[in-house]
Amino acid sequence: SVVPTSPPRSSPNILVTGTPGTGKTTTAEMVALAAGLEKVTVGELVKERGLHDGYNDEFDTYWLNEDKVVDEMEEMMAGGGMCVDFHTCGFFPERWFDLVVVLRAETNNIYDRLEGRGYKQNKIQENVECEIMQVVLDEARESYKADIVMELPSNTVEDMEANVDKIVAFVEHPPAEASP
Ligand code: DAT
Repeated sequence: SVVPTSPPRSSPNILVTGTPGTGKTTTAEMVALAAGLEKVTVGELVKERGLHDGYNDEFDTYWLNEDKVVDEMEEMMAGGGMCVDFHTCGFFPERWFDLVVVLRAETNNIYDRLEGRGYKQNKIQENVECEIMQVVLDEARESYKADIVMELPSNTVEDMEANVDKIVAFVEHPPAEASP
């Protein structure tokens, strides 16, 4: 029997993920502009729409309420054309995304970028370790098909420009749907 599927999206949904400081927000913004996608910064949604269970003082962040985030985003994702930026990726429905970009950076870059943002030492350390342990990449590989996960280095401005070009190329010429 044939499993019914939703109609294909007119435009792909892209997820840009990675440890804080890898360049997600900057990259997602450039991709959204260049490819005509709408940018969804999940961290801002969480804050603005209260999709959390209070504040975590130790790490200066909100306790994410994953169910609330998914409910809030479901409708906007359905139409396609979204460029989503978040530092964790395993709780989103797999069907939402056509491409999952995992940005990677050397730990000294993560350190400098997060220190520049005024993060506390324990939060910087936690994120540096997260990058060393490739937590987000493993999560992406466990949660999405291997052929839609794209790991990209984000150490230099040249890296960033090349990454934006690659992602925009995907949006403009998505690979043909694999036959069943
Ligand atoms: P994220 O959203 O992953 O936390 P960001 O886009 O806010 O990261 O970037 C953090 C800072 O680092 C910001 O000042 C821009 C800079 N940056 C990010 N990626 C970079 C890159 N590939 N080359 C140079 N600077 C970069």
